[in-house]
Amino acid sequence: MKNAILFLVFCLVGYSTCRADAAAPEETVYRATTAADGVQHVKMEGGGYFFKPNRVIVKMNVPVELTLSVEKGLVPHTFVIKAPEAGIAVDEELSSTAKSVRFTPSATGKFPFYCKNKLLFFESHRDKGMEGVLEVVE
Ligand SMILES: [Cu+2]
Repeated sequence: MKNAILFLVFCLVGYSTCRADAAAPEETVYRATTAADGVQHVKMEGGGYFFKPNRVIVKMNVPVELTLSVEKGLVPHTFVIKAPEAGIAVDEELSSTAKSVRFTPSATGKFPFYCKNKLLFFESHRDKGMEGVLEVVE
């Protein structure tokens, strides 16, 4: 009991300390390969609150087809990646029905993707772990 109260006080004093205890989503890596059709096909699933895989490695100057879907649920999710320097601009609403987006990365680098949704004063989905990195390599 004493520990519980202590924990509660701890939480009230330092909210960030408690947040640090929340398990970070583990890294799931997918390295794309170029299929016979000359496209790098990447399947990605999202949900509360993650993207899987959350680290995607693709080759530069080879078209990428991202097939996106989210688990069935009431909470709406999106997929956003803004990397104009690499010719990538995606901002899509997601559903449990898979949706494909295509782009051809024109520069190498690490570009973050995330869900832009947020409910009122709560943390954004991105802050809750709904984010990842698209890594473009040569
Ligand atoms: Cu979301």
